[in-house]
Amino acid sequence: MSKQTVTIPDLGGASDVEVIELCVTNGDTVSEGQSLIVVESDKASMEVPSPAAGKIVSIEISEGNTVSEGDIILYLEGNSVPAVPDAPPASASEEEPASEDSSSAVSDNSPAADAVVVPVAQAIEKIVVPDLGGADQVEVIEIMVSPGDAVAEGDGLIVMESDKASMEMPSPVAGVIEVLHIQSGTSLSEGDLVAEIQVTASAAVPESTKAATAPGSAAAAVTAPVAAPIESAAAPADETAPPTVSAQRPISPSAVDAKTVYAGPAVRKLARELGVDLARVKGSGPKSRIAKQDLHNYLKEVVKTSAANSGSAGAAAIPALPEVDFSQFGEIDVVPMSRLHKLTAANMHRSWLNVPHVTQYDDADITELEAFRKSLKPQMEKRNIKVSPLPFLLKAVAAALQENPAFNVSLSNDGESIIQKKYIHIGMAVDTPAGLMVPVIKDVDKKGIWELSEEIMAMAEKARTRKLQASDMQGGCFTISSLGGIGGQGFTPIINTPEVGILGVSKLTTKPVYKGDVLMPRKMLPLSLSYDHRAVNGGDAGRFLTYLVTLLDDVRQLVL
Ligand code: CAO
Repeated sequence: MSKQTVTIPDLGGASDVEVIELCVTNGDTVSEGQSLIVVESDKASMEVPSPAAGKIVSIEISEGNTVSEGDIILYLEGNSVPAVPDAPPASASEEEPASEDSSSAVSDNSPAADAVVVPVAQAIEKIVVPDLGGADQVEVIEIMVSPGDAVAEGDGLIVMESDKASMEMPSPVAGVIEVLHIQSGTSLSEGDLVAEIQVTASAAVPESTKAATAPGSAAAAVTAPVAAPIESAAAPADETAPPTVSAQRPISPSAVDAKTVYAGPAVRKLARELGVDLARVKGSGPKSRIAKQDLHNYLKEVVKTSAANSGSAGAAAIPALPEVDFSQFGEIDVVPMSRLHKLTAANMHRSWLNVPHVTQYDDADITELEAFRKSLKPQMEKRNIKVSPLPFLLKAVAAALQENPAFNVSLSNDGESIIQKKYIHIGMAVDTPAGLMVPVIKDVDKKGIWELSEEIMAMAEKARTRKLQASDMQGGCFTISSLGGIGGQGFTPIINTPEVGILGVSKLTTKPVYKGDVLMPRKMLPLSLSYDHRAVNGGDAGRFLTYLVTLLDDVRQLVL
């Protein structure tokens, strides 16, 4: 078991960068390559991965600290210290003659280091991917230029992203983009051709980052100064001191555009995987930097909002209504809604949002029906049964359902089938002090006017005294909502799903109507038929309502 010191690796020339996130805590067991901290300069966010697997013994830095290469990050207790390879040569340097000054080996890799001015005026430069510090097949996530664009030396050309780093690849020369050889989504490795730039002036190209020009090629190939070198382990000055290793994963000096959102590569990758637009996420870190926790919080909020919407609004995601403080306008009382009221509200909302409603209107001439009904008055008194227009409506609707079976259906939830009902149970909306209730009168087609009238009275009474059983309110095929006793000339009833039709009945009025050539006063009953246009088409609805009106015009037909 050895104790290792993990230090800040070469930051590609950057120093005094801020630690903006500690990804681990004391006692954590980490694997090789796992992110330890995130540092950020004014140009880049960089994750520093662990150079070895082990247990974190002590973290020596805090968020907000400023660090440079060689600073101690933490002590790690592991089974073995991995062998640290020598820094691989930069892409270009393999082809270059050995430097006379061996001490320049490290500094050569620094973007700005040892730049030499090379005469490249009016030449076409082939810009290739530089050493990515060992990373391979890194995805291009953003192309920042187009052919014809003028770029200055150092201007960003593309942004690449591995699972550990977002890297902006700057142009090594000033000039005009002639050709772009890549597309968003292309995977690039060191040496891949990115663009051809017509250089308009002398460009300072770091000697060590120049790529070899293919023999016979007129164009020079240059690597953009982007990837940081891999730093060798520093030999411990004191043999008794724990060995010091630097992070061996390359980190890139230039990351995401500072003008866009602040987020580390891991967060960006996670956001891409989850399909989250980071611009919508509120960062809690310095400079509003987005941490993984911010992403999780954002997703929690999205899930909560959509669950709230689906609870009250079916599957549709509709914008929430703004909260209004009504007390600012005058005195108010806040009265809790009854359970029944809330249930009704949810059912209405669900139906309105899920079902494409169409409402069709007509007036039935019930002059004869009313005359007949009034003629029943002595019997009503004798039987102690009140007969309103409603039982006739129930009978007429039952007959219309039989005649137009398209209305006596429900749709299967998967939208694949229609359930055709062979029974006729009709719901009746009842206005009660506690709220709206819809008891169901079963087998309406098999019952007479007296029986139906008795049942209407009994059900209405049960509803108003809260004595309805669940079974009294189940199994409806269609609903009648009669507001005739209350008033109004017409309304749009909301379908009582999973039924597909509802009849609204408004207040009977005496109107002048032509019967043939003769104008006469008639008792006209306004009817409004709402139907689910997924199940019923306009033709069916027209036939249904016309048939209903015909039956009510002459109730003798009901007994045929
Ligand atoms: N036009 C004119 N008068 C009508 C009428 C109409 N369309 N329908 C009924 N009436 C008359 C009745 O004949 C009765 O008159 P009398 O007292 O002179 O006999 C009076 O209005 C009251 O009738 P009612 O309401 O007691 O009886 P009903 O059979 O017509 O209705 C019931 C029963 C339970 C459906 C009804 O009381 C009720 O609650 N209706 C409200 C339904 C409702 O709220 N719908 C809206 C749902 S969406 O929010």
